[in-house]
Amino acid sequence: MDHNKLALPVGTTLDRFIMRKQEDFPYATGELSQLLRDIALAAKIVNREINRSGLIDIAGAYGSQNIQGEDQQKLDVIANIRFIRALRNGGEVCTIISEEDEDMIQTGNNQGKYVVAIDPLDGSSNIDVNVSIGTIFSIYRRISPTGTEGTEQDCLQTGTHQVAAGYVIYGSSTMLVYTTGNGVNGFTYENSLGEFFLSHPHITTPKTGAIYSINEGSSEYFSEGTAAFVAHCKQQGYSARYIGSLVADFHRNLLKGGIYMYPATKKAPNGKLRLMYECNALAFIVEQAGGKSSNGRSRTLEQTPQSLHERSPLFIGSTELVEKAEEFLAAEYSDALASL
Ligand code: P6P
Repeated sequence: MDHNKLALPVGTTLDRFIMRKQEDFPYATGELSQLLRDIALAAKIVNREINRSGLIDIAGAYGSQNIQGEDQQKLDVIANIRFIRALRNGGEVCTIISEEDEDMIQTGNNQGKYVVAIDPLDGSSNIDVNVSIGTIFSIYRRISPTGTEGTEQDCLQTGTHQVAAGYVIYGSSTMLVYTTGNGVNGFTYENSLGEFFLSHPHITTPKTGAIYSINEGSSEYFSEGTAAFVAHCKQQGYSARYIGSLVADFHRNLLKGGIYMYPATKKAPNGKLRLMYECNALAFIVEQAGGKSSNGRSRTLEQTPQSLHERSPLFIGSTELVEKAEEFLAAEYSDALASL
């Protein structure tokens, strides 16, 4: 009997993976490693609270609205507190922008070299009906000198300046998926051990796919180009899959191939999703996995942010599908220009 088979290895923990990869980080002084650990700690705590939300009084609406004018769920507020507290206590982050706070959040860590943009709990309206939800984050190196508070300029950097980005999906299992610009890796949370283990090394997304994700309830507000591309997807026999939770829709399409779209519409001329803490993070990840992300006309990561909470249309997923969508939208723009 091979005794080694008696105790199969449990695999690589997130901590060990980060330490082994530290030489890949542009600034291998351990600070970014620590920052990623701080995020993972907050994710473990939020995961625990989500799992209990049906049992203790933390489900449902909080009774206030965030800057987006959206009703905050109790878990929105709790998750925001947990991530801000973890980043403040970790000491590596000087400033945070969060979907749940109108202004920049100064952590007091003025020596911190990093800025974090975060959607602490995206899709939270799905909590009460047990649909997967997620956390989305981007990490930037500050531009302003250390020793001072972070500035708006530190926060309004283009997506190409991200040093890391990731998401947590709280679903049938809880996963942390992130990149530091050297590929994408996924870690699955083992509740009984309280650890994330490497479960999806070197994630790459298929060059094409047969899934399209868009809210067709808004189709009367679609532009001609968007409507034409959706019709194309149907003609191709693609499957419509739309959970109404960005992280869940994105994660499925990342692994299986497909395209997620939240386009500019007559009702939402800049779409609904936020550039700084939703679009940019997922765009960094999808490009690192071999996919593409666009606002319909240009690369998401090259958009120059003008404000902390600005919205951007998003077409993201398999390269061939995003490029096909851009073709349909380009035809629309050329028709519009021709009609001027
Ligand atoms: P709609 C959730 O509020 C969210 O930000 C994303 O998670 C999701 O994909 C989208 O909005 C759903 O928006 O307008 O289709 O309900």
